[in-house]
Amino acid sequence: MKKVLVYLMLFVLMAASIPNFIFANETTGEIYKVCGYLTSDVKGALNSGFKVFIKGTDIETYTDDIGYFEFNSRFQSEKSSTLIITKDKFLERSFEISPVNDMMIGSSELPFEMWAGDVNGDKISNMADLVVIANFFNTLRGAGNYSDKVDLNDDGAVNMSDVVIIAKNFNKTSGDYTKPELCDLSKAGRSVMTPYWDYDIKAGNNIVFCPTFQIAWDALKKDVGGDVDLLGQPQWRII
Ligand SMILES: [Ca+2]
Ligand SMILES: [Ca+2]
Repeated sequence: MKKVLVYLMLFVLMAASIPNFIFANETTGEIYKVCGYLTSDVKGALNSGFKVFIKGTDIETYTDDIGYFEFNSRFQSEKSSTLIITKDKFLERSFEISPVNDMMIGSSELPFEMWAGDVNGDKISNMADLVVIANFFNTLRGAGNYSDKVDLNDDGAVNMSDVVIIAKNFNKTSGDYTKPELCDLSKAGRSVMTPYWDYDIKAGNNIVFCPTFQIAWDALKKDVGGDVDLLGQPQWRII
């Protein structure tokens, strides 16, 4: 009887793992680029090293020094995928995406924020995190039992400035994040930047009015001594 129970448990475990296996090896759907910009909410903290991945798949990447990430993945239009962003010391962030074109999350001008303060990784910033920091309090990088994992502002010291960061985000949870701005890059490609108020808006296009743009553009042409050719396929058309 014992043996039968063991076999039954093994069967249940195998059955539970099958859905993940199928999803991770999806061969249907379209391949789209997903990229974006994020920033830490702590001044001085590194924007690099955030892991960005799609739940239930082996698709993952990491942010670079400016908080940029990019990957290509296969998506099916009829179902959404959970994008998860995580890094030691930060509250994990996740939201659903359903790309039907290449997409960008946040932007270089308006990156979405990641909140520091969850040093024990339980998706809430609270007293338990302060208790962890207390064990490393007043330590310096390269000495004692200093740990990068509790140095919230990455300044090489675990001290009151790190406690203040937890206080700022006290009792925040991963569920408190709102969904960041998602941009369909195929639509961004139809955006037009103009220095004029009276530019004629056409259906299906976006207009970005920038009064100082013409001044900067003229200065650039003067510097290079002629017209400026943009290489590749820029997302913006310039009037
Ligand atoms: Ca925590
Ligand atoms: Ca610190």
